[in-house]
Amino acid sequence: MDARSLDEKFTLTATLSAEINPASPVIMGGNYKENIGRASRLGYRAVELHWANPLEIPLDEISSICDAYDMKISAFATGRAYVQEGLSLIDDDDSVRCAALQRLLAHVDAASRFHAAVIIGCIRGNIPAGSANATYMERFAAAAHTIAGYAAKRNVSIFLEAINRYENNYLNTAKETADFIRKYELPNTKILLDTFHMNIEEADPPGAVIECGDLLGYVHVADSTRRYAGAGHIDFQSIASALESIHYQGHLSAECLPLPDSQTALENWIKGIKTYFI
Ligand code: LER
Ligand code: MN
Repeated sequence: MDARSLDEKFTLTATLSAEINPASPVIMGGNYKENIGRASRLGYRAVELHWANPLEIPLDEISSICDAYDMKISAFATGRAYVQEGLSLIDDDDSVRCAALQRLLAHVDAASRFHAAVIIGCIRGNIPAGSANATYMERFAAAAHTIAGYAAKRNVSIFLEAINRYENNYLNTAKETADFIRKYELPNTKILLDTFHMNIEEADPPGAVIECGDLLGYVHVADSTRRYAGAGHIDFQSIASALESIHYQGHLSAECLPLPDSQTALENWIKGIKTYFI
């Protein structure tokens, strides 16, 4: 398969935040014109935004640069609201929980301007040690219902991400995430699979993709080292075949560390995708 048909099949996407941080899996930071232009020339067709607060994103600037390069905004990632500000959708403190919910709704409002999606990952928070899981799962389900319903009215899709146990202590696998969406009948909600988390949690990564089937909505691609595809030991060919078998044709997003530097990571991530996703 050539680069053109790869392009027809997937939307190759580059993650973007306000500044680059070698410890954070976002491939581009700041210098929006330079970064978005570079990503476009390399073959990326969309950007995924990583900000704690959507009101702090220079959206007019980013969207006009995207328009100039024929790039789309694919999704608003929301985990930084938890990591940087401690906002959790299941917090025992009502005011924290409420602030997390309001933050997610603000992300939906921002996404609706661009027909983009909103990702629910780390912001679902962690269940306190020794607590009954069911109480917190119910709490999260109620919040997820509210967010997904609000988003549906604004044509914004929600992607619920399966995240490894060291960052979130529930919904770690594709099956757990699929079962959760089905059990609580979450409207307008699909699964986000991240190959880095899958490498930690899934006994059978291609099987996990197939388990999602048409519930799979979005894919983050990083290697076992959380660097670009090819900088670790993940068997991407088997994951690519599984994606093909479920007819997945959505985003493949470079949510990986900007190492050894952003430019090299952008170039090598695309090379890895062209090598493995054929
Ligand atoms: C979010 O997409 C994610 O994968 C988290 O691990 C970010 O820390
Ligand atoms: Mn991810």
